[in-house]
Amino acid sequence: MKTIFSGIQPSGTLTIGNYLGAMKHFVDLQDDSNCYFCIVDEHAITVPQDRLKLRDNIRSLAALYLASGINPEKATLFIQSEVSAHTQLGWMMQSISYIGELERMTQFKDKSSGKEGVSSSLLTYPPLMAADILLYSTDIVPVGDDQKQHLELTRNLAQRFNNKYNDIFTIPDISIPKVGARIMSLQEPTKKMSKSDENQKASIFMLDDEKKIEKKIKSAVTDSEGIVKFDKENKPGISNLMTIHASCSGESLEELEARYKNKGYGEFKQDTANAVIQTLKPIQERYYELLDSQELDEILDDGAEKASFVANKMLAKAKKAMGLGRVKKKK
Ligand code: ATP
Ligand code: LTN
Repeated sequence: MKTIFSGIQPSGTLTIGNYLGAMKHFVDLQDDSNCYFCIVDEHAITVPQDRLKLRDNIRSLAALYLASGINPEKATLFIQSEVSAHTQLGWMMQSISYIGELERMTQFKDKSSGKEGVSSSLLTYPPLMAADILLYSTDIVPVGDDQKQHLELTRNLAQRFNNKYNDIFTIPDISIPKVGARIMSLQEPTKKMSKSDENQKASIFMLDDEKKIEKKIKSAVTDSEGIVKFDKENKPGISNLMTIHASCSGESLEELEARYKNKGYGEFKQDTANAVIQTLKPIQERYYELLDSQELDEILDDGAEKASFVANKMLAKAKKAMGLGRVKKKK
């Protein structure tokens, strides 16, 4: 059985991009793989966070994972900071990373450019991500395509470690969904939809109510051609709505093109909104049941315990390989 690991940052309410690009696929994977899903709170603090909001976001993300269909009987769901092996191996992975390769990461460049007081952990974020993945002998990492570069670095670091010290890490493969890998902003469809976008109209959040969803989709930027056709280059807005529609309803892009031939954007947008609402409604209902429940705490306690057991074993191997700590003298 393959081992799968993925993480989402508790840096705000999840968007439909996070759902269609990541979470929805996690749910499909848990039946026939050994899955670990992590709330990566230590990644979230690489940019400033309000402590109370961060706490709320962590719990909210845990409830959303479960409400979306992650089954704790099949998958291990846990909070990164509750398994201390992550930062410990993260430090060791930093020690084999080069500053130059970290500075070349697009996410670092995007998040640091023009900013003052950029934290050093924003630069050393990828070695921590590598540690997350390598602790569990992960075979496959399902993520949206924005994480490709970080995954390539993880593979390089694992190989470097294996060559230099001891062959202990599994080299992970990336898995990117065919449809929904990159949901774009509704207001600037050439930019990815992001939970930390300042423009609220740019993103559909998983907890948005029906009215908001309708309003945001109706005011989504499109073009003046009036033809529902998938053409990312020339019609990024319509193509993005088509991807959202197709991912939510399960229809193909061709089916949508055929159905809306000779129909305007109005009807297409209304149906897209309905498809999104139908997808999110049951998730939202389950979310509100779970949020303040003890059940949620029990699942997370159990997850942290299971994850720690596996992670600590790999951490011990990595420490031994690098020569950290000591060997006790026999009496
Ligand atoms: P932030 O905006 O705070 O940097 P984010 O919205 O990009 O965060 P992450 O927590 O970094 O979200 O990502 C969680 C998962 O969702 C990752 O697998 C990522 O690839 C995926 N993802 C994020 N945004 C999108 C998107 N617009 N389309 C498809 N997948 C996405
Ligand atoms: N960097 C990722 C979140 C993340 C992750 C991971 C994803 C942290 N650790 C391990 C997959 C595997 C992001 O920003 N989306």
